[in-house]
Amino acid sequence: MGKVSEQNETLREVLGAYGLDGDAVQLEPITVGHINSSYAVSAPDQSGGLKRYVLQGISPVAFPRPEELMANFSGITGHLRKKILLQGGDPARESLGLEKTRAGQDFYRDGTGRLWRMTPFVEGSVCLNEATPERFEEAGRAFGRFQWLLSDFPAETLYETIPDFHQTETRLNRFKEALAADVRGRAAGVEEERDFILAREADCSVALNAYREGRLPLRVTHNDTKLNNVLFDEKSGRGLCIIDLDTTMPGLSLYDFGDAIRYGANHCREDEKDLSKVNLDLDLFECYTRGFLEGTRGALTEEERNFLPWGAKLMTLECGIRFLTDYLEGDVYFRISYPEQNLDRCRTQFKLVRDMEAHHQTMQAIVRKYSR
Ligand code: GN1
Ligand code: MG
Repeated sequence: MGKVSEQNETLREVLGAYGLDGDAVQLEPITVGHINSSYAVSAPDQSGGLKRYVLQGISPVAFPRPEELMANFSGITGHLRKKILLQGGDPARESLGLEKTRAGQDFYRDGTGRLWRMTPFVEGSVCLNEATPERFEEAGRAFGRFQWLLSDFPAETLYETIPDFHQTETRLNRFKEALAADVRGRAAGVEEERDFILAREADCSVALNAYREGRLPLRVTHNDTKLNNVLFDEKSGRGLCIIDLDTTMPGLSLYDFGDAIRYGANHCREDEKDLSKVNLDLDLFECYTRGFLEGTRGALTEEERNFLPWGAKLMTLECGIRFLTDYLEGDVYFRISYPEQNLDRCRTQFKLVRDMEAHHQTMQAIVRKYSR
C-alpha cells in the first residue's frame, strides 16, 4: 500500500471524482490482469472505519468503446442481482456493484479520455491463481451458475465489446496477417509455432460450423473464465462472485468451459519456460466438469455438452495464437514484464493443446459421466 502522491496525479483526479481525498487514501496496484490498470483502494469512511474498493482504468487498446462495456456491465449485474435475490442469496456479495461518481455517473473519464470505474471490494473474499481440486470444482460451479443465471437474459441487447473475440477463424486470419507483415522481424524465430497453428487450420472452424448449422445456441457468456475471475468466500471456500465482466457478451457455452480448463487444469504459470512442467491435469479437468455441469442445472443442450472438450482445445489454441500474434506485432496488446514473455505464453498453450488432443476421448468420457 502506498500514498497516492507517490503514484500519480491522474489517480488523484479520479479518486477526487469519486469524492475520495487522495491524501487520505491507500492504494495498491493489482497486477494479475494483462489488460486493464487495477488498484486496491482503502479509504476512511464516515464511521471512522475503512472502506475498500477496486478501481480500474479500462485499456483503450483492448476496449475502444468503453461506454458500451459499461452498459453491458450495468445490464448484466442488474439481472444477476435480481435473480440472486430471488434465490435467497446476497446480491452485494454474489455480484459486482458500481460506485457512483460525485456527478452521479457510473464511470469517470480522465483528461486523456481513459474511462475509470470503481466497484466495492467484496469483503471476506479471496482470489486464487492456482487451483486445488476443491476450489477448481467450486469455480466450475460458480461459472456454471453464472451461465444458468443469465440463461434468460436477452443476449441481443448486449454490445460486442471486442468484436469476434472468440472467433477462432478470425484470430487465425489475424495471425497470418501479422506473420506476413512481420513488423518486428520475429517471424524467423517462430517456425515451429507457425507450423503448429497451420496444421490445425481446420480445427479453428469446428465449433463455428456447428453454430452456423444451428447445432449450438448463442448464450450470454463471460469469455474470460480464468480461475482468478472468481472470488471465493474466505470462510466457506464457496465460489462466491464472478468478476471481470468486460468481455461478457453473446457467445458459445464451450468458450466459458474451455477457457477455464485452459487456465486452471494444470499446475504451471501461463509463461512457464520449462515445458516439462506444463501438463493437462485430468483430475482437475474432472473436478471442474462436475462443478460446471452441476452449476448449469441442465441449462445446456446435449450437443453443447458434447462440445465442451473441444472448447478446452479451441480456447487454448486460440489463446496461443493470440499470444504469438501479439509477439509478432511487438507486444502491443498483452502487458509483458520481459521481452519474450508472449512467446513463452504461446508455447505453454501449445503444449497444453497437444495434451488435450492426446486425451480427447478421456475428456469426452468425463463429460458424459456428469451429463447423466
Ligand atoms: C486477458 O487481462 P486478463 O488477464 O483478464 C485477455 C483474455 C486472455 C487472458 C490470458 C480482454 O485477460 O482474453 O485469455 O488475458 N482479456 C482480453 O491470460 O483480451
Ligand atoms: Mg479479463
